[in-house]
Amino acid sequence: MRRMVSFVFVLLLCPMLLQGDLAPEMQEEEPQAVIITVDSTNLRFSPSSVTVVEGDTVRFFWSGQALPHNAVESNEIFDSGEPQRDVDYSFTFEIGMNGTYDFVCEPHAAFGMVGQIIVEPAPLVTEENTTNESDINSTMMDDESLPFLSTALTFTAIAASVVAVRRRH
Ligand SMILES: [Cu+2]
Repeated sequence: MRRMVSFVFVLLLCPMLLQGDLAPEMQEEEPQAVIITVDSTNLRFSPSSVTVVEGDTVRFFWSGQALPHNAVESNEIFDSGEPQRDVDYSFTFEIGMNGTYDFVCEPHAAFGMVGQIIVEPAPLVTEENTTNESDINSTMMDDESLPFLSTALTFTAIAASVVAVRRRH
């Protein structure tokens, strides 16, 4: 009888675990690095317009250009410095910096070498939630063991129900 009880327990537990396994993982958006370079016309940023999220980094990167370029924001929020043929300049939009940022390549602004970065607010995630989520993930079971555990439990459950049915007869 005690066996039966444990079989039932496994049967009840199994779908719960499977469900947890199948549920889409609520993953936080990782900070992204978006690269803006110079296109083959030598007078355009590529892409010239990007949308990022607070916390993301925009990297102005070009090398071996025919002309020297820079990227300067209208309100001096960021500035890659003197125009250069080789530039590798990164700027991170911190939390609270959502908004629209227009920038130009100073020597070629008149030729239309301008760009725009739209920074969207970061999704609302409190520090507490983040900590709790990672704590649960690390203490409960790691992602690799979960599929195996579910499979093992499924087989156990099937075996258990077969035995249970046989016993009843
Ligand atoms: Cu330029």
